[in-house]
Amino acid sequence: MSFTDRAQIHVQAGRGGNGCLSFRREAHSPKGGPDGGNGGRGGDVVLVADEQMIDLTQFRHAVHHKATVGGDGEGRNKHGRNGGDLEVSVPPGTRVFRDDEEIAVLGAVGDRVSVARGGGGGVGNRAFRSSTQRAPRITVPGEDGEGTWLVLEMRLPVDVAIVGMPNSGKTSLLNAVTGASATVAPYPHTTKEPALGPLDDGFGEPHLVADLPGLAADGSERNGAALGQLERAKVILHCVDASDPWDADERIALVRAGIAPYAPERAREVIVATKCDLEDPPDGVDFATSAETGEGIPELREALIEWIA
Ligand SMILES: Nc1nc2c(ncn2[C@@H]2O[C@H](COP(=O)(O)OP(=O)(O)OP(=O)(O)O)[C@@H](O)[C@H]2O)c(=O)[nH]1
Ligand SMILES: [Mg+2]
Repeated sequence: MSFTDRAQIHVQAGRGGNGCLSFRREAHSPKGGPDGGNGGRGGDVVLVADEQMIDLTQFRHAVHHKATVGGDGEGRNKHGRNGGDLEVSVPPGTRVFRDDEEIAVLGAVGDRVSVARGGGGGVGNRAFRSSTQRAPRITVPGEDGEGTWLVLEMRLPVDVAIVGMPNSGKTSLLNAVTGASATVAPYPHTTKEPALGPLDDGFGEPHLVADLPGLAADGSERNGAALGQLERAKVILHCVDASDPWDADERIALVRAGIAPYAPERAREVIVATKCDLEDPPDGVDFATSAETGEGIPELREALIEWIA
């Protein structure tokens, strides 16, 4: 399973229609009064949380989103049509940022937020008629619609998050626990974006397990968006490579510090030694596992299902 949890889009609301300059021209009244109608309002761009949307993948290609312009006013005092609002479906859990500032969260199915306002309609010359101005030649053009770049970010309903140093066996553990087939390789930073697998408890919907490759080898952050997916985690699986000669307590402390800004306080942290077929696990770990031999995996799965049920 792969997914896109971040996208940049441009939204453009519709321009308002122009006001019309027109005078009545009829056979029996050659000098008729002003009858230019007003322009219609431009359409807004509205984001709507839609349960059919799983992630933000479709915005890789659909970058520009434009609402309809308002119709121009016409003679005989006809007003222009209002432009239709453009509804853009986003997955529930989408956050919306403009200039790095969060402007909206669409948490639940059906939530809607207008992100670009359509321009007001212009004014036709009929509106300027008065006792002193019998034949006004004044009109007001429609206003521009708002246009802006937005960043969308999505928080997945991740129940179990796997963290740890680069190359510590996170993806192998994800694959072993969930049967996913994410890429594993013998060097750091193989996984650039979160990888997902389902954990099926035998009842209802499977729970999501995510491998969150967010840290550099010194424990500093290298992918904040990936670590952001920790937000909804109930359990954090903290991988410690048993075959790594570097002191395990030091590595654990670095990873903890690296994820601290993102890890929810209520989440349960579980220390999982990986690669235990190569070396004995460090002291004090909660689980000793090997993705190679399957050691410790059934026990870990069972415990996970119990914790997140
Ligand atoms: N012997 C043995 N090797 C393992 C085990 N788990 C992972 N490895 C190896 O360790 C290397 C790294 O494993 P990954 O699962 O890619 O580790 P990762 O933490 O996802 O790595 P990055 O995504 O690059 O940060 C690979 O060569 C794996 O084959 C294990 O249980 N036993
Ligand atoms: Mg990986």
